[in-house]
Amino acid sequence: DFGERKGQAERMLGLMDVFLKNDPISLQKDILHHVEYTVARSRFSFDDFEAYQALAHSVRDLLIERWHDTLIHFKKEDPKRVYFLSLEFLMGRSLSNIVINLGIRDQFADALSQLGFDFEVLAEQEGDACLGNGGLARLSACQMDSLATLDYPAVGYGLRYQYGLFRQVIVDGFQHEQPDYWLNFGNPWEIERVHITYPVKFYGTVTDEFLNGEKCKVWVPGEMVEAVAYDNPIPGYGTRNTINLRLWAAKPSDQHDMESFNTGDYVDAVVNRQRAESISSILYPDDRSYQGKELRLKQQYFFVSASVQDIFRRFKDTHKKFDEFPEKVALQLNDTHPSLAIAEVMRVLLDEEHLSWHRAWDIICKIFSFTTHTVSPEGLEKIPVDLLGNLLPRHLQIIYDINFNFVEELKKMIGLDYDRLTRMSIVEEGAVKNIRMANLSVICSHTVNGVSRLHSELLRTKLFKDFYDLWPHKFQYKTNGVTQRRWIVVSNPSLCALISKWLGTEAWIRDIDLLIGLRDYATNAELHQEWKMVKKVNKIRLAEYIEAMSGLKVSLDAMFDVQTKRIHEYKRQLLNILGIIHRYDCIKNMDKNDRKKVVPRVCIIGGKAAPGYEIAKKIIKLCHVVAERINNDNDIGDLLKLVFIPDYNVSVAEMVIPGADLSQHLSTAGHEASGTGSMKFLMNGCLLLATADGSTIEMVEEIGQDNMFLFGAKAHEVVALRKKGPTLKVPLQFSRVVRMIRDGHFGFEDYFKSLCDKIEGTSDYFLLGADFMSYLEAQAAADKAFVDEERWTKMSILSAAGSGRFSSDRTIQEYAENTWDIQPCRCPF
Ligand code: CR6
Repeated sequence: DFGERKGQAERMLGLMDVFLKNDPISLQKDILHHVEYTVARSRFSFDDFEAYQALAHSVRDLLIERWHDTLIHFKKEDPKRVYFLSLEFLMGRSLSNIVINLGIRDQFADALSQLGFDFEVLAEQEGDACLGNGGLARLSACQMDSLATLDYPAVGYGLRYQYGLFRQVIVDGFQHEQPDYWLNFGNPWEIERVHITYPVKFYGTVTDEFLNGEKCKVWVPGEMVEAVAYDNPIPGYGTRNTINLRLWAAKPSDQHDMESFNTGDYVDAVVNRQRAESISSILYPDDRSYQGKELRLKQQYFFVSASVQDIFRRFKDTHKKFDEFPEKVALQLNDTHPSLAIAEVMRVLLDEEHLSWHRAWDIICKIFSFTTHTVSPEGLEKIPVDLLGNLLPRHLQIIYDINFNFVEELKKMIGLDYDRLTRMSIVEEGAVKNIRMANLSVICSHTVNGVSRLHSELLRTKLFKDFYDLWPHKFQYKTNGVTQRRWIVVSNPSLCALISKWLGTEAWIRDIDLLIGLRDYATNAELHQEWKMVKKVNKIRLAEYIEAMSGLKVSLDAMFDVQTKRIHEYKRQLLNILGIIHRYDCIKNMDKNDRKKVVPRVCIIGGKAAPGYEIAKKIIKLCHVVAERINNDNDIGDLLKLVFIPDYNVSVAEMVIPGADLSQHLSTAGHEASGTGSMKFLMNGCLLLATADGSTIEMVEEIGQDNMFLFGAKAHEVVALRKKGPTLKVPLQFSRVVRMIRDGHFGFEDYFKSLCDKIEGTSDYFLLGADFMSYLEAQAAADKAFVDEERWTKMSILSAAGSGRFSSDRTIQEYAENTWDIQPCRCPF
């Protein structure tokens, strides 16, 4: 029987894959082959970095096989696919993640050790791919891992920036930015596809022409560049499926600028062509504000246009009728950054495929879904009409037409309520006329997702209230998640082994719900012992890093208290620092006996400030001057230390998070759409000290209030507190620590004046004063719990056990089922 034979053949192939090709000798042959022929070093003499390169190429070969098989399988089955459009992917390092997902880490480690190399040492040679800013970008990376693991037919699209997020260097306590030219040493994880290119057009004019007696629009561009595909295979765990992340790079187009070549200005013409490459050269380093910059708009359209052409090409390979488009294509907009895709798909359907407006619009309404990651109206992206009209004249027309139809329909539904019509219009009138990308996205998408329950509530009642009232059915939410493959298996191997041992299975790596099984052992003394050992191992690793970086020796008995994330006023790193100053001040004023009761702490802060964000940069400097003072105060010793970890990125996070006892998430309630760092800490059994904001509210529900240190005003109270303004009383303790900064206790008092002004009196927008006492109480509760080792360990186990809901596997499954309507498509082994 054919089915049976086919099954056997597939099993044989699987066996060959796992055993016959992956024995140590074969792997060593592969590695040495790459040393000699890819890295071009003698196989008798190569260093760690060269060994890493050769290893990476051997792994890449295996990856490419699976990736081919998956792409062929998808092509054969032709399922509905989701196209995930995101301007940012924060992948970090790839090697360890890939070999773990392929299930061949141990084989490679063995093969290497016989060659005299250590896998972990080689893995450390890899640089981070930082093609993103923060949460949103790392979320995209986690979601790609889950899409592959859950066998969903997905393609990620983004930009291949030549310069990733800037490197943060600290000089005298000040942040300096340095370019991250991450491609300097080559990137073994990408495959350049020189034959997959598309022309992308800019500027020019639109004319009316007649085609077969019908009037149609023709866009005559003024500039053309070429988009070249770079494919990054993303392997799933426990499956052969390996999906594609396609990043576009800009190259000069052959058709570009023929005129200047003909006029003889050869050298200038060649130099001018190089400008095309600037489109994909640099990642914008701000994660919350947008300032209508032309280059940014060019980047957005560049990646959207290439991706849309690619999607149409794939569809047209096998389909003739566009009515089938929505059955095969789901387009996911990761925030508004890719929302020009709406106008672009509309343009292609109208002007190139010559569909009627009615048919084209019908397709648009069925294919787009939109996830917003923003909480405040100021965070929503707007594009000046002049800018858009100049760069993309045809798209502006289309957006105007969409808006005209929408407003006409709206009038029929709500009447002539001009205020509301003005608010909901895609076009914002005013001194500068703007296109509201969020309104465009909401109007044209079938589903609008928030990233946590609270966020979704805020969207429905505030940010998009007008739209929610009109189309309540469009609004959903998918609480963010992170992948346990990266955040436990790769970054915390000891915890991974421990969990598998106690659950008696590794199945939780694919099926995170099983983690809950740890609850059964929450008070088991033997588990407690092993759990503490794992934490100790990770604390040692972190302490060594701190010492290597700053020369500071920290005590392993101290509580490692961590706040690492982008620096923002709303995230309130300042509250943390004020708390530390308060603690320092208290210890200074204690007698010997009281000092014995102090719980020693190592406070760790890390994160980048956007280069133009002055206040955030001052917070970094403040952290350094306070650290300098405390760490050099012999009177304090190990009771308190403060460390700033520079250049926080994915690989630093992988080391910091497992080593944390406590982590802080201090955003003023109602300001953090979700927060995903907290999920990584939770999975690693780190206790949370947090406000009730974004996803932490849902964490309380999973692990219980007793297992977390919650504090601060709730989202609904924040509004009332702000109204109170000047009458709001702030505690003396708060005024005292701010005064210490103002009085120059830590130096630089002139420099910090504006920072202090921001948090005193009516200008304390993020309510540091109002939340201060409650913050100190939560800190005291954490101290108390820490001394009771048994209680702390139990809380830690229960944190990890209850973290299952925050896996991106759950998030992606919800998206697949409730938003994209796609099915798994598993590549046979
Ligand atoms: N800055 C949110 O602020 C959320 C991530 C991912 C953010 C954060 O709360 O967890 O997105 N928003 O959903 C944006 O990037 C606009 C972020 O990372």
